[in-house]
Amino acid sequence: MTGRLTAATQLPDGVAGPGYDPQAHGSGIVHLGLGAFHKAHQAVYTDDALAASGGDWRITGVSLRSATAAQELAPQDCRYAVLERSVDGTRARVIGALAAALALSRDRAAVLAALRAPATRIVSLTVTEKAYGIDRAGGGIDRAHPAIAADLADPRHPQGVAGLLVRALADRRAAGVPPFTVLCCDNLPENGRMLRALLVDFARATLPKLADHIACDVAFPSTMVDRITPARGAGTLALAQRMLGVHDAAAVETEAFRQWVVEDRFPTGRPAWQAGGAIFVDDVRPYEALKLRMLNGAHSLLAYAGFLAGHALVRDVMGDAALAALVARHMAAAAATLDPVPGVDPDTYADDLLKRFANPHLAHETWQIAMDGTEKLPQRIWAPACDALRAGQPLDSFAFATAAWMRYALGRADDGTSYELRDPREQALRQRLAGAASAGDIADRLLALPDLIPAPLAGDPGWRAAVVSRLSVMLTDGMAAAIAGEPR
Ligand code: CS2
Repeated sequence: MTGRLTAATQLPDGVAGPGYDPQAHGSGIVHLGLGAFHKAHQAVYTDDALAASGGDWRITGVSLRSATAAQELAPQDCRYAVLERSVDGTRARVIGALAAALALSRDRAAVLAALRAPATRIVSLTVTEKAYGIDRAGGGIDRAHPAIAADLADPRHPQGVAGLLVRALADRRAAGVPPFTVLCCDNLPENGRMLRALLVDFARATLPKLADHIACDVAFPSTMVDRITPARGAGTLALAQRMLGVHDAAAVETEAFRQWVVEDRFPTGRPAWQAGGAIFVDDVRPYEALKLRMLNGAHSLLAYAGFLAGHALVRDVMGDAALAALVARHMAAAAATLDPVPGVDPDTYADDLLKRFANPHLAHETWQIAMDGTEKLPQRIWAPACDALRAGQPLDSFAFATAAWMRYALGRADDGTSYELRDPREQALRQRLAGAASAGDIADRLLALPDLIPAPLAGDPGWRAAVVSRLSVMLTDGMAAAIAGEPR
């Protein structure tokens, strides 16, 4: 057994370490959601920014639920490898941007202290769509969401995003410390505006005097984030060991590509993320719609159809010519719903996405992407479908993706094997579907789920027919037959 990766490890030739002295830089960011995506994305940009321009911008990473990430990172001085995998090979680099790794369940006082610290000028988040507790219809808090309900009941001991941030902003205000900038990095439309509405509404319900302060004085830039980062697989740590010569319990595997488009509103400053290639714009919406509809929408379609057609990995889906053609068709349908995006040719963007999805070195599970469909499909599938309906454009691909999700929601594959849905509305889905047998019945029950599929779409007879006809083939002849039967 060799040693463990730490700040003192002599990295082998070809493995880049931090291009700066991490100890010489203080922490200026608290990041909530210390998962693989953050470690492969914002932390890498911050590493590049520190190397290029310095500053006290290291990151205090916080896991809101499990303590695993903190346990993996602590014995390694928070160093870890990012393994960038492409057809050209694998590149390893060790990141020094993380200054501390905390778990809310274990380090509550330290987390609150970091959020209150005047040195903390940005709080960024990758907690997944379902963790916020947003009422998508009304735009404020969803009082039935477990973390929102818990924090409303006991705002002094917050567990969730809204409770923690509002409490921290209140403490800072009381101490005369300027508010931090809140930077949502989850795949949600207008993610900054959405998080602002969430915090303002939570403050109204708990600390009404703070609501105006949050609305007027706190910046919530929106961002589009992109880097395909599968959950760590069986081979990740072995690959890291081979490349580093030491054990790294916190390594992440990702693709070589990365993109970050950010609205440049940081009243208390920000790292020079442009050093890592981040693009700063006034309005992120066109980029965000492009990515959510073309990349994430196609991802969701291929996850449900691919999983049910027997493909465990995205790269296997892309090796199935009939399904790959539907993925390309979906990108074209999604692109037709978009306003022009400065500097982006949608055809080239789609070609690049198809190549990224086909990356033979990334083991990205369809089952991972299929998770949390009720949180993902509104912005990925149903918002563009609504636009297509309004514009008189074809609905085929959106209807196919919706039928595939409905088929998936039944929780059993064509051969009868059952699987976990992993969706926050899993119980509601199961209850609704109990006893439903025909495609029409299943579709009607799911189209009528409250606050999910927008009314103009759910109530459109043409849309319903397009969904039901596909679901019917999926149920009677199986997913492969449904894929084969789609018009190209
Ligand atoms: C994926 C995303 O799991 C999913 O839902 O669609 O995580 C996707 O890989 C990233 O957004 C790529 O940037």
